[in-house]
Formats: sequence, structure tokens, C-alpha cells
Amino acid sequence: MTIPPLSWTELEALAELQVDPVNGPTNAQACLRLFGRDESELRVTLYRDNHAWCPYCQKIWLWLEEKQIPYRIEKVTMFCYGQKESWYKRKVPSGMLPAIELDGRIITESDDILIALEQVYQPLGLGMKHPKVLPLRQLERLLFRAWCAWLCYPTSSARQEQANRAQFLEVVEKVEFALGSTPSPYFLEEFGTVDVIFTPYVERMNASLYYYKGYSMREENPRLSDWFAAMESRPTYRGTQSDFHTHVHDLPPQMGGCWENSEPQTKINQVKVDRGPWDGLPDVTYPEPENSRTEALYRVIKHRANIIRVNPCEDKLIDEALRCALTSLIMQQPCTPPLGSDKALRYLRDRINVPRDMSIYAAKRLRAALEATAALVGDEQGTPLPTKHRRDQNPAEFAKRSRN
Ligand SMILES: N[C@@H](CCC(=O)N[C@@H](CS)C(=O)NCC(=O)O)C(=O)O
Repeated sequence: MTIPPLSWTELEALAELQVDPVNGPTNAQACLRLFGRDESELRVTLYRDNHAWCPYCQKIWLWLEEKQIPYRIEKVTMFCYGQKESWYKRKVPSGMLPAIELDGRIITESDDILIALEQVYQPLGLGMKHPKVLPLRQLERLLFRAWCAWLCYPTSSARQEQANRAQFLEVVEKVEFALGSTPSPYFLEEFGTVDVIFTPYVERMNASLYYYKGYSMREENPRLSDWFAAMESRPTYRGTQSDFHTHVHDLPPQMGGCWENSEPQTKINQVKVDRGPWDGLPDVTYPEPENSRTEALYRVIKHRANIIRVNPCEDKLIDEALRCALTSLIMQQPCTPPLGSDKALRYLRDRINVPRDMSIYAAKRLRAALEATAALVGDEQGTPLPTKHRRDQNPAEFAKRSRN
């Protein structure tokens, strides 16, 4: 038995969500963060990418959120999904992200940015140049290079693949040792800069190795597992946290390619990430918030005009199909969409972007509702996601509403 779709007005009435992007918890939608303080205290603007894909931007974002420094956010297009804004190139000719403007001075390079921020606002825990921090910063770069060597180059033989894997695991052992050398789940006695520096790439390693190499970094390493759980206890991290689906499809164009191996586990993991079920993936372990369905509904309703417009299927078809998926999401009952809309629903399923669009659990709920609704009428997949660029995600298409 399936139920009829609700109208947009009926759906809107169910999408009541209290959001305060400026003073509330960390979120990807805000263009201003005040933490309850006055605008006169603003000294910092963070320039970061629209989609929250840039790992070095996440590092600065997390640091500012942890320190509760009032700041503005200006979102800039990355080369892989659109055209770099000319106003940004006048400020930063290379177009590279992140950058900050601190008291009118532009600073680039994420490490230099943190050092400059520490001078004004004091370090987060131990500072960037502290003797306990320096070797851990080097370890993070060592881990990054071993990850790139394994993931981002094609291998000529199974032996080479094994050697790359072994080299990465050797560095992971060093990370496990470092994490185990203090009683806290963090890298040092207390949470601080080092944890912020490790976060962006460890999150991307966890996602990409699961999907392209069949290796579950978070599940196979007890100290890293505890570290992830500790990070997830922080609302700041939750607000910047992405999911497996987003990362595995945003990384190839950014990294110049991600190469999968031939392990049976790799195929199994790829099906789970692409087709679901998405709950139970080791990309998040904190308990699901009560309002995840409402959050997903609220976010889709807010952007529905653009979501419908950019979908390759006819507007009327996706309009009704989308209402069916949202009705099913919120009423927790099946709602049959029009024939031929399976492809349109799956197109959207594959383009939900965490945390840009919504938080991780809201996205899982929405993906599941889109998939279950599509499956009622067919098994046609959406247009495949490109791997060389992501211009299907060009923010210019969402420009009018992207500042909300
Ligand atoms: N060493 C730099 C690296 C920054 C970097 O590589 N940024 C990339 C994005 S992750 C970038 O801006 N690329 C240009 C683009 O994609 O538009 C830092 O630490 O800030």
C-alpha cells in the first residue's frame, strides 16, 4: 500500500526547523559566524570553496570554529567544478584556497594562516611551532604522501600495489603509536591544533581507501577509531564532517584520479557507498540526531526550484517524483512516483553533498528515501558522475540561493 504525494505546501508545514547559522552549531551554510558576539569584533574573512571539498579549507574552518573567532565566509569556486571568480583572482592571483583576510591583510597557505591566527588569538592547545607539535605535523605529511602514492597512481603489477599498501600501513602504524602515547584519544594530552591538522586528510583517507582499496582505516586501527569517535563528540567537527559518498566522488578530479584495486572487498564497498544501504558505513558512528529527516526535508524545500531545474529530466516529472520521495522520507511509508522518474531520483541521490547541503545523517536518510522511491518504478541509474571534473556541481547554477 503506498500513500499519495504531499503538496509542496503540506511538505513545507512539516519542515519546521530552528536554524541559526550565525550563532548556532557549526554548519556549512553560514556566511557569517559570530558565536553570540558583536559584528564590531570581526577581523577575519575566510575564503573557502563552495562545496567544502578543499581539505586545507576544512583545517582553517575547524580551527576558527574551535576557537570561536567571529569571522565572515566568502565562498569561491574550485577549478574542478567551475570558473574561478575574477574578484578572487584579484585578491589571490593563483586562485588557491584557502585564504584569510586578517585586519585587511591577505594570507594564503594553511600553515601560515594558522600561524598568523595564533599570533592574534593564541594557539589552540599547543602552537604550530611547539616542539611536540612539529614532529606530528611532519607525520601528517608522511601519511598524506603514502596515501597519495597508494591511491593516486596506477600500478603496473599486483606486487607494486601490495608494496604501496604496505608502505601506507607502515605510516599508519606510526600514527597509531603516536595516538597511543598519551592517555587521551587525541594526539597530545589535550585536543588541539594537531588534531585539526590530521582531520581533513584522515577523513578523506578513510573514505577513499574503503571505496577504492577495500580497506577500512577507521575499523582496522583501534587508536584511529578512538580518535574518530572523540572528534565526532565535538559539534565543531560534526558541522564540517563529510560522508563516504561525497568524498569518493569529489576526490578523483581534485587528486588527478583515484585507482581502485581488484580486491573483492573493494567491489562490495563500492556497491554499499553508491547504492546503499548507507546506514552502517564506517563514515560516522555517533548516534543519529532526532531531526535528521526534518533537516533533509527543510534543505531540499529551500533549494527545490534549482534542484528541479538542474535535473536532466522534465520539470513536471521530477517535481512530482521529488514530492513522492520527500513524502516517503517524512511519513516513513512508500509513495509511488510517476513512471520513468527512477533515473531522475537517482540523479539527485548521487549529487547530495555533505556537509554542503546537509549533515551526514540527513543525507543518508534522503539518499535512502530517493533510492527506495526510485526502486518502486525501475532500476535505471542517473547520468554517471564524471571523474575528470565535477562541472555537474557548478555553483553558478545555484547562485541565487547559495548564500542562504
Ligand atoms: N599548501 C596549500 C595547499 C592548498 C591547495 O592545494 N588548495 C587547493 C584546493 S585543496 C586549491 O586551491 N586548488 C585550486 C582549485 O582547486 O581551485 C595550503 O596548505 O593551503
